[in-house]
Amino acid sequence: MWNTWLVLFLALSGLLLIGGFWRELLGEGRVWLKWAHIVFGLALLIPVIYYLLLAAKHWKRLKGKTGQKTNVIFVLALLLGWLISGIVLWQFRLAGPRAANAALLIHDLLTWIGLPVIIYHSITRVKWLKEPKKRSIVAEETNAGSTAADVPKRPAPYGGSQPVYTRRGFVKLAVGAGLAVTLGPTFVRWASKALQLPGTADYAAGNANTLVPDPVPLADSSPPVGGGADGSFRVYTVTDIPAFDNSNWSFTIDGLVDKKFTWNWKEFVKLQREVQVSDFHCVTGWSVYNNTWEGLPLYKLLDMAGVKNTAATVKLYSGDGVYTDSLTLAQARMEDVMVAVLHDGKPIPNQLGGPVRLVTPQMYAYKSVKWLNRIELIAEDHTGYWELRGYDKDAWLPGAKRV
Ligand SMILES: Nc1nc2c(c(=O)[nH]1)N[C@H]1C(S)=C(S)[C@@H](COP(=O)(O)O)O[C@H]1N2
Ligand SMILES: [Mo]
Repeated sequence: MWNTWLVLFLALSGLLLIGGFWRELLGEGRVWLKWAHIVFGLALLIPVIYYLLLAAKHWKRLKGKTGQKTNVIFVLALLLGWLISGIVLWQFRLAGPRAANAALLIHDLLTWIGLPVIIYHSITRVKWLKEPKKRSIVAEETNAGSTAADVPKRPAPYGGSQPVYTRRGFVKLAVGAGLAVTLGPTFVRWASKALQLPGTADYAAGNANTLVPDPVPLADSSPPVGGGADGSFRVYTVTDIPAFDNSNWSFTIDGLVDKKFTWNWKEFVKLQREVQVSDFHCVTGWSVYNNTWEGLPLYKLLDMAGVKNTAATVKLYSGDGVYTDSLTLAQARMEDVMVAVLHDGKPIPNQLGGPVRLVTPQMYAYKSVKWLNRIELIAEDHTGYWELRGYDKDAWLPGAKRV
């Protein structure tokens, strides 16, 4: 019973966590939900050990019953797989991006395979319990010495002349419908994403930004010196995905600077850009390697504007009107921090934060503000969107040279 509730909770919370759809709605709740998912996920260890002992004890009795044997192995592999990959994802900093990537793949894959199986089992199980022959190992054990006559005969719950709408049947139907309605959108989105794994090219095709002219890529960008990005981005946003055109887009650097600037798109694309190749890592476990980004090194923008010595923090604003983050001046001056305009030689599509996003190769990607349109130099500290909701202010990747 507990086992079922545990797996049910993990499945539901996991689906809510994975669905980009719920990011805006959940907000801070998302971080709490993640913690609950981790704690209850670790609690899986108890049923896993229990089930392992039970299976070991009764293994001999399963001789010849290949079906039941594979069942036991399947359930154990599933639970252990979830548990181990979950621990790696939880300890993503310790594990590093490569291990986290593998763990996320396994965690998702097991969910994709395991969840339908578990749902199927929990639906059919109720029937099984009423049919003594199909009872699980434990039930069969206790019945081993009994004769068929000991087993009370009951009418099939939904069969024969029984009314279709028994109370239990109705409750089950209602719960099922409720789940379908609440989880449906997340599940469909997630499933379709998991199946097609869209590449950057797909996003480029659906780019809703209409800014003209397109920036002309430098030689290093076309073809991209990095050889093209390896991996796919998951589109994350806490608002509706905005789209921009020449009339509603501008880029500002202001605050504690000697000279504040506001560029429109035509002016902005004339600024001298550079090219870098770098990896991109999200704390949830996915990475995109070898991105060729072209854009303006942030330190050059800071130098253009002239930072006043009262400034300590670079506050970054998104054109979505909600998301912000910040870097200390020293971090902002690292030479690979880039206000990026092109990815692999093409305009960054609006789903992925275009026309302009920040790139911070030494830090986790929640620093990589999408739809970046304002940089403000401030004297005090600033706590960003996810940091306000529980993310670590320390976003450094393992092994980064901290400044
Ligand atoms: N404006 C905005 N920027 C954002 C986010 C967001 O939700 N809104 N999510 C951050 C996080 S947590 C990650 S991992 C990356 C994801 O970038 P992508 O959606 O292009 O894959 O964007 C970062 N920048
Ligand atoms: Mo992220």
